[in-house]
Amino acid sequence: MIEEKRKDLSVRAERAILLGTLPSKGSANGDSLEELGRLAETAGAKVVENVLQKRDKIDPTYYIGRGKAEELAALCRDRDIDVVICDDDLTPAQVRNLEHLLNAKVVDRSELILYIFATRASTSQAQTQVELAQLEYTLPRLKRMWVHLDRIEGGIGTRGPGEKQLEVDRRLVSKKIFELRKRLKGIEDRRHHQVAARSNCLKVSLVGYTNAGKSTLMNSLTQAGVIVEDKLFSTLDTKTRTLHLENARRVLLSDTVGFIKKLPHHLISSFHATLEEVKQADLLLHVVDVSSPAALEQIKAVDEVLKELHCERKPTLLVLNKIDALTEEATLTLFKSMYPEAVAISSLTGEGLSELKKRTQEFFDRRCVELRLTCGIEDGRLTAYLYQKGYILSKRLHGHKISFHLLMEERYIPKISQLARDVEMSYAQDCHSE
Ligand SMILES: Nc1nc2c(ncn2[C@@H]2O[C@H](COP(=O)(O)OP(=O)(O)OP(=O)(O)O)[C@@H](O)[C@H]2O)c(=O)[nH]1
Ligand SMILES: [Mg+2]
Repeated sequence: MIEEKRKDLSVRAERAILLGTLPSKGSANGDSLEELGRLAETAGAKVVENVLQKRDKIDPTYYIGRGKAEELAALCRDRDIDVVICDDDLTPAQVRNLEHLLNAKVVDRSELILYIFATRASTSQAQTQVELAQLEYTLPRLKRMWVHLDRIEGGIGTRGPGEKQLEVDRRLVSKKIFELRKRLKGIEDRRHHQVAARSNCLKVSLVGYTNAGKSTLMNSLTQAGVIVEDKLFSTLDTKTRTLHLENARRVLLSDTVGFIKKLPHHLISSFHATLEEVKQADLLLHVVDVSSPAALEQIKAVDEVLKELHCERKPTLLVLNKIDALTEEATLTLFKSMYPEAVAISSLTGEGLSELKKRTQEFFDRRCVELRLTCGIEDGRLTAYLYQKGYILSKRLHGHKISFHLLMEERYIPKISQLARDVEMSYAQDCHSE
């Protein structure tokens, strides 16, 4: 029954009007609904018109002013509109009032993003995550969905379902949410341990706005064969591949779901399992599409999501992607002056990729010391510590001894001698000069 109602939120093949507001002061930005348009098209809707109203305060009843809402109602009638898609999130009351006035379905930004995620989720983990986010979003809006059902059954004006039915339905949804949360907790715990178990490798995660070119970069660096599309949210799960650097160094590179401004909070909290690689990464590569006019705004949006994931303090290297698509050289100069540490690349042509690898390697070389260490095979506590805190490049057994070649942050080194008595240790540089 729940599934049946949720289908009603589909916007596939429907004629849509995009609706948004602008601050009354400041220049009118013709592009302000462009992203919403791309989202709507990704979801399969056919955008017929954009409607923008200048106002500083959102109207609590209709989101836009009453007069404008009435104009919009006439437009919906004239242009045979099925759905009005709003660039901001709406309260359940605003949706109800607008739908009543417009006689068209009203979908807000979060709902649209959730719908896209739901249609694109292919792994069972992603499906569970999206289903949970959708139900959490839906629960306070259940009453409204009954109105939808009424309409489908030709029921406008007929008596709506009783409060009792609504109560039953709420209980069903709450129960389902509880079950999904439990299932997801299990998935999250497993993911956490799986990722943590890979601690003998340095972990690098690609993050960035959707469509910034993360998957293209992943493919160029590792031949991973990740799907690349000029669509929003092409990637919804996480792929990890080994990236080989110089001197036997290798890192695990992960590509994951893209971010977007005003990403629904329920989605972020549901996607913790998918974002586990980001949370446990040693280094983040923040990929930006510098050819987009909204690049600066997108950097800010990504930083916001990273904050929500408690990753804002992670070492991050900004990667200025798509430099081949820049029409003006001044844009790159501006970005370089704003972010002097950033690396400029084109994932498509390969320009700048060797510099990016070099900078990644330098990051680890700065942070870690290269060690050679030999201990007894019975020194379990020390071996466990090396795996936990270090990055093992190679190991060799000889008799009752075990030798490691590893990288380790300097701060973890003093404890080594406390964990085992008979340890031989030297810095790798010393070994080379032997
Ligand atoms: N011109 C140009 N296009 C690029 C470059 N890198 C990626 N693209 C294009 O940008 C679009 C999006 O690329 P993806 O790699 O799928 O982007 P993504 O960041 O993984 O996107 P999501 O998975 O949706 O978050 C595709 O059409 C790519 O061909 C680049 O360096 N230059
Ligand atoms: Mg991708």
